[in-house]
Amino acid sequence: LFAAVEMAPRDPILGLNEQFNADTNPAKVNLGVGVYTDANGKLPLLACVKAAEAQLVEAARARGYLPIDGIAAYDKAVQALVFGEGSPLLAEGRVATVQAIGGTGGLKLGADFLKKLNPTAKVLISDPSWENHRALFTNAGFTVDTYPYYDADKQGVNFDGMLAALNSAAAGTVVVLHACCHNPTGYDILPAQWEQVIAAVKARGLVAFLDMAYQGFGDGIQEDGAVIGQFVAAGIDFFVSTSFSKSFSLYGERVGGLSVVCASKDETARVLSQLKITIRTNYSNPPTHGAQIVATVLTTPALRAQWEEELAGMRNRIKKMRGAFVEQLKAAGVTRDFSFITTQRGMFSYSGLTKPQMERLRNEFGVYGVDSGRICVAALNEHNIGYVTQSIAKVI
Ligand code: PLP
Ligand code: TYF
Repeated sequence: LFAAVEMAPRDPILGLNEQFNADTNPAKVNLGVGVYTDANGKLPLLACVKAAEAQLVEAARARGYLPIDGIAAYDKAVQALVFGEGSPLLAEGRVATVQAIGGTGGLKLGADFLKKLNPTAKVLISDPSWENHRALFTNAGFTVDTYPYYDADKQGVNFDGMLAALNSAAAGTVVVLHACCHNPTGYDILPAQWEQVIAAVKARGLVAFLDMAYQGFGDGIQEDGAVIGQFVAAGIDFFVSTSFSKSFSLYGERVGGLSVVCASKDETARVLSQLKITIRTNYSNPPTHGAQIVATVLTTPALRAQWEEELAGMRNRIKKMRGAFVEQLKAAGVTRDFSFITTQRGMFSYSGLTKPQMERLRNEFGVYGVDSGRICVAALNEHNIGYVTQSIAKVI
């Protein structure tokens, strides 16, 4: 039966993790996978999460099936976070939100629904993008192409190229956009540039799919979510996937969501009914634990305040590491200007290091990043940053 089955390639990033775990170098540092670790290099368990979990254990409840679209209070909290508490859109009942298995699950639900809606549409992702975007939309049956994004010479975004690609895309094309903290480059576009993207989406009749996996990791919860308000103000229908993997440090609980902005309450009800079919025919209904934690934190004022503080702590620590990284590279004798690293946002930096340099870092120094030159700055700390910058100095 399986004689002709070919070996599938490993996920380039998760595969690095396996290699890192097998490495016996005591000085090894993992800057590969996008996971935030604290000042001591540990994956944090947020205090707000611990407190919410204690509450949930205290009031231990039986585990019935959840509704197909998830915990109602959770979906509502996701909407308030993404669209803003007082958004008229919510009052008008124009957003269909479902609980999803992580941000990935939100993307996949949206992809499956879009495939039914418009089977011949093409999908455009940024060049480069999170590798799973291509795989996920391809697997959902779409032809996936790219729009220009990273400009290596400029150390920034090739915005003219991006806009030109959108302005020549066929009507109905699905455009996957990173709402903030672009993975892998760390370069985001500015609000005025978003306006131009929105104008192109509107003029060409494109379908915007915003992937928001890092809300709160860039400049703040509101600041990072502002782009959503820009899309809403433009009066277009669009998709947003949400992930709480990073912002709650709940990677393994798989907590996310999908929100679809519709033109009317009636449309929303019909869209929701279709999303529910997609869920039902894939995994029936979502799991309880992670979403219960997130809903509890988001809707309990004291826990909410604690979360915002802890999230700010993660965000500010990353920013501090970006600054320290630039300084320590200089101190290690690197003359190339790395100050662009402080203009990048979120967990990642496209460092500009080449594949051979990344390989040397890995093989000679046990410093693991992605071959593209992407490093996870959220895994730098005061204990490993000296070693990392000195190693980089040696391979440059
Ligand atoms: N989208 C982007 C851009 C990501 O970087 C990630 C990272 O994990 C995801 C989606 C997936 O998030 P999750 O782990 O919640 O599925
Ligand atoms: O880009 C990253 O490192 C994170 C984690 O298939 C990740 O988004 C990487 C690969 C993958 C799933 C998650």
